[in-house]
Order: sequence, then structure tokens, then C-alpha cells
Amino acid sequence: MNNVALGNHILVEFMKCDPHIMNDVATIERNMVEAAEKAGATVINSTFHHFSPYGVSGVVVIQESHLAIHTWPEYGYAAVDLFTCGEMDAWISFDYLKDCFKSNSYSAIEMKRGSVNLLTRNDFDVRSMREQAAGWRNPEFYTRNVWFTDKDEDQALSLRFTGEVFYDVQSPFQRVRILESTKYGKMLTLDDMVMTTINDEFHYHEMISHPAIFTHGNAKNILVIGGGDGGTIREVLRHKEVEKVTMVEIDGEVIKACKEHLPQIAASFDNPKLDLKVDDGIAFVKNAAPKSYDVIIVDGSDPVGPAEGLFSVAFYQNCYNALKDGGILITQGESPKFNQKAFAELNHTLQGIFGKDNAPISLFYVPTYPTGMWSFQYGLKGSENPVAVEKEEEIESFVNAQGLRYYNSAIHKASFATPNFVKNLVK
Ligand code: SPD
Repeated sequence: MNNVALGNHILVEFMKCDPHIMNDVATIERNMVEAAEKAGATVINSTFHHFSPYGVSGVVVIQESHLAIHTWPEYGYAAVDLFTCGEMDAWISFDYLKDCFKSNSYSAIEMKRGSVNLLTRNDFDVRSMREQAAGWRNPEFYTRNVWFTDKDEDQALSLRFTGEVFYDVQSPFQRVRILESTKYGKMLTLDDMVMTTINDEFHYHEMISHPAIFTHGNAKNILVIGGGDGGTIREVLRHKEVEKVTMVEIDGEVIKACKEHLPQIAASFDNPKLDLKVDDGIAFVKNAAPKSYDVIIVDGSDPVGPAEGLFSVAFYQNCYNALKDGGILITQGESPKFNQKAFAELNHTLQGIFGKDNAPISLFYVPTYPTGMWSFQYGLKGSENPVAVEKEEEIESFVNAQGLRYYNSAIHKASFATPNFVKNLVK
């Protein structure tokens, strides 16, 4: 009896693996490609995807078939398929991955696939098929398809990234990474959330700084809470009237990562007007002298992990106290389309502290944040009204002199126009 098979399939259970590796899409992709190559396979393509907050799925297509993986980091588990044809010994890949994933318990079942005695062979014109196949030959380098996803339970934004990881450190507060997206260039991520990318950072950093400073008109003493990538202080320090900027960032790893890998954003850490403190911004504001700042900018991350306290009533009450009369607070306000609850609660907090009509919302567009629609929220400790600012010429000459790419005098006013659904959310 003929028991020749077309393929060999090893179904692997890797258990008790390192959970951090199981959640690291870049490392898993590299290990899977290496596992294929070590067994002598020719890699054609790899497609890997990270799911937030955890899990990785991916496949390496090889000339000899494929290697696939699905991980459950929370269980330290990976389900791996090693499907091969021809002479390739997939057990070499198995041994390699077992070590890479630090699996302390594993099992495997080997199956023959496509028993030739059960199949009927069709006759093709082999010559013309070979010619056709030659036209489809893979480029010299295999192609990579690795995705980073920022999402909640219902909605996501995915960016394809090159697979290169420039920085990856678990700080006492969060996982700090610099990855490289194919469309938006290098990017900073904190705990799987996109913070900023080289190609669209100016949307955020120009809009967190200039409208508030122009509205104030004479901001000399500015406090920045968070902002570790340096983009906000870069923009603030463009204003000549600013005499001092105190920046309080809780995580020194963010500053280090961005200085090393995003120098275009982290461009102003050497400015003599800057007083940089690596410290807890929440405690700093609590202990700040009353009425000391003209403008307070809260450039924090989302309301999970170290930034959670940046969304509390106590924190904004302390900011209010630390602002001079006529001072302006501006804070990263989340998205009315992605996390409506945090967005609306923050506005209610600001209305409660600064007054119902003193908590305007500015909307702007960030392509790399989920839904793209994002906000800054204000607290006005005085009668200044950002929409009533009549400084068109002054703003335009600043914009031209500084080569700004998002902010201008029309955007200044227009960003405070809110759609009806947003008005209803914060009623
Ligand atoms: N979901 C993204 C919220 C971004 C908050 N801060 C970004 C830091 C840019 N300086």
C-alpha cells in the first residue's frame, strides 16, 4: 500500500511560556522567521498581528508551506502549526521555538497530510505552469506584514509597522516602546497605545500649545504635566514671551526613548528656559504655590495606568489653584467617538471647577489615534474667550515664521466649533 503523503503537519502546544514574549509581536515574528530558516526553509512572506491588550497571531509563508502561531499571553500559551512539504525537518523549528518562548511544558502531534493513495492526480501542462510560476516569484527579500493595534473592546486603529523595535523597556509605570510604522514613521507607544508618530505629531503638539498661548496673550510662566516626548515644550518654547517652562514627567524612560529615537520631537530639552523634573505631576500640582502659572498644559496619556489620576476632580482643583487669575488650563481630552465616557466626565469635571461656560472643547484630527477625532479641553480662570481672540495677523505671521503645519488663525477658531452630538455629550 502506498502511504506517501504530500505534507507533514506538526500541531504544537507550547505551555508555560514567557507571557511577555507571548505578547511581543516583533519578537514572535522574528523567532518564527528564524525557526523556518534554521530548518532550511525559504521564507516568502510573514504576516503578524498584535491584539490589544494581549495576543499575537501570525503566519510565515515558506516555499515549503507555512508556520503559524496564535498566542494567549495570559495563559503563557502558544498554539503553533508547522506545516511542511518535501525534505524540510520541521522538528528543528519546533526545538528552536521551544527555547525562544521559554516553554516549560509542551506537546506535539505529527500528522501526514494528503495521503497520495486517497487522491487522484490531475494532469496539467507542467511547462506552462512553471513559466507562470516564475512570473510570481517572490522578491529577493521576503515581505513582512506586521500590525500594531490600538483598541478597546469594540473599536480599533491598526498601523502596519516594519517589525523594527528601536526601544522596548518596561519602566516602573508602563511599557515604553519606539516602533516604526510604515506610513507614519517611528512612533512612541505606551502599554500598546499610540502616543505620537513622526509624521502626524504636529497635529497634536501645535494644537495643545498655540491656541491656549495666543488666547492668554502674555503667558510667561508655563507648567507642562507629562509631555515626555518633548513635542509640547518644543511648541511652547517657540513663543518669545514665555520666560519659563516647568515640565514634570513621571517616567524618565519616555524622555530617554524619545531623545534617542525621536530627536525631531524631543528637540528642546536643552532649552535654558526649561526646568525639567522627572517626578509625579499630580503631587507636583498639589504642592504648587497658589496662583503661580499663566498656562498649565496637561499632556498625559489615556486614563489607565500612570495617567489615571490626571482625570480626577482633585487634580483639576489643584490645577485651578495653581493658575493665576486669568490663567488657562488645557488638557488632553480623549475622543468623543472612542471613549465618550472619559471625554464627557472630564468636561463635567472642568465645568464644575472652572464654571459651566469656562470649559470649552477644541477638536482636532489625529490619524493615528482610534477614530482620528481627538480633543483638548480647557479650563478658563478668567473672562478670556479663545473663540473671540482677534489676532489674525499676529497668528499668521507666527505661523509663517515658525513653519507650523497644522495651526493657523482659522483653525484656532474653528477647532472650538463642536458638532451637536458633542454638545449633547457634555450638557
Ligand atoms: N490615545 C492617545 C492619547 C495621547 C495622549 N498623549 C500623547 C502624547 C503626545 N505628546
